[in-house]
Amino acid sequence: MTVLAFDLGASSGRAVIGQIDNGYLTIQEIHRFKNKPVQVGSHLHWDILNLFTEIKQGILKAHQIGFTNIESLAIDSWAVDFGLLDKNGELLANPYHYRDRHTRDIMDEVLTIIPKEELFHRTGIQFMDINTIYHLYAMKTANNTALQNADSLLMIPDLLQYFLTGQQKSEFTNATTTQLFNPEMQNWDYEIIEKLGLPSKIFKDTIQPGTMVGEVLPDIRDELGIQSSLSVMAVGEHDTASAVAAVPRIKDQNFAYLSCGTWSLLGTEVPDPVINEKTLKWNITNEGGVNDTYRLLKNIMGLWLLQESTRIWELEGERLSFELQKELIEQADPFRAFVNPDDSMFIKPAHMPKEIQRYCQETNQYVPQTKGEILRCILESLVLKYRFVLERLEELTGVSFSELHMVGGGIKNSLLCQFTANAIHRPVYAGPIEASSIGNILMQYQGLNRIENLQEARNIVRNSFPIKKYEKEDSHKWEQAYNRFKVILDEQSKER
Ligand code: LFR
Repeated sequence: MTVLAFDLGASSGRAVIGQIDNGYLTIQEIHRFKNKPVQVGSHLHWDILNLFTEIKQGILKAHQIGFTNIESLAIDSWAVDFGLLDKNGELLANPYHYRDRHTRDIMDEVLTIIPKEELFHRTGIQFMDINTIYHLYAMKTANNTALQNADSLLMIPDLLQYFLTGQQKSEFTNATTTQLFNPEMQNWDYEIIEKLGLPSKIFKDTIQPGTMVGEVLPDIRDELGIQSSLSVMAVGEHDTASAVAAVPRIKDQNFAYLSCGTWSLLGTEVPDPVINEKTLKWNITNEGGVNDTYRLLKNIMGLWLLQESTRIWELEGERLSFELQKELIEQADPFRAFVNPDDSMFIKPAHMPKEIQRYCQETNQYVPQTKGEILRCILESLVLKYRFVLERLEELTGVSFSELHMVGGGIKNSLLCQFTANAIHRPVYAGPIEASSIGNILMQYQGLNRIENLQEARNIVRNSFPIKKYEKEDSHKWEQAYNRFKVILDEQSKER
């Protein structure tokens, strides 16, 4: 049996064929395409129609290669972004990208209408100004005509799915990331929606991962010259939900994971949201997971800081290969300066390397000068932040995690994995890389009743993909570094 997964990531999207045979999953990437946001005037947009073209292209390629018997396809992507449709089902505008800065200062306004505690207790979601709620409120404040004319709101994978099938559905894992969904009521929180003066009619019924959404429309099949029917399924459409579903459980116990890409999502799986004073204080979130789970996790700004720095250097004329970056980091002296990777100044600065230098200057630290020093500062700060968050998760859950499972594209960076093991003082198990696509595929198999549950899915991952173990090194030095890092975080929270 064959299924097709589309995973739209921060710089590229991919179409991946998945086949399970005798408890062993093989994946094959058949199409890869750019996913580049487009700045128009003061706004940053999704290039949504181009992505839809690429999705059709992926379906076509699958057939051309000979996969003519695909049982289903599904799409996942990052959270919080959405498109708005009018009452005739037409897309009203190109969706905004979550790094669009129109939400700057909007959270404070929203919190004057709904107190922070109340919003957290109703949704369980961390406060980040990228959340859908702040985008919608910013649009309302700006008298955005798309919002004024909207009849429905669909998260990006739901939107692309609608283009394919004509069916408008809201998938649960992604819906929870809006900060407008109430996990206790298992529905959109219409009280919040109404208090903010947002149109309640735009929110569609939610469906669970593993639910069949519809068939690819005959017009699209004609366009592609495809005879056989093709079903579209909802999976964990939030890419992180899919990635967490693909964490191979090595031991049957509570586990901690780090989904590692542009963002670093560090968390653990829980049966119910953990909504209390500590989660609120530490800004830890409860996002919906697959199979009735919740993802108790924290967003850490992740490899974005590194990707943006290398992008800037490339614009300035120097392209650093992956190997060269590694060499430069290894040559730079360790532990010279740290940043809090989650400072809002790093969300979308014009020039990331200068922003990192500015942070170090403002916190009276050594200011990294060379590219190697800047990269080393980023990596060390990231992994020290991992430790900081992991300790809080342990305090919250009362569980002591003996290891950390890292999944996602970020684990190709072996220094990141090794530094993580060093910083957290425990072994890291890294793999698989293509976790989101794999989670997407495995959920389709569950929806098609070929896999029974998440446990079986995770056993398949463990059997099918190499997992690399990193042992901790240099414990003493990292311990000292961590103590210094905590002082910087402390001082910074007083100043900013
Ligand atoms: C990772 C991710 C995170 C989400 C961020 C923005 O790709 O989906 O989970 O917080 O992107 O949507």
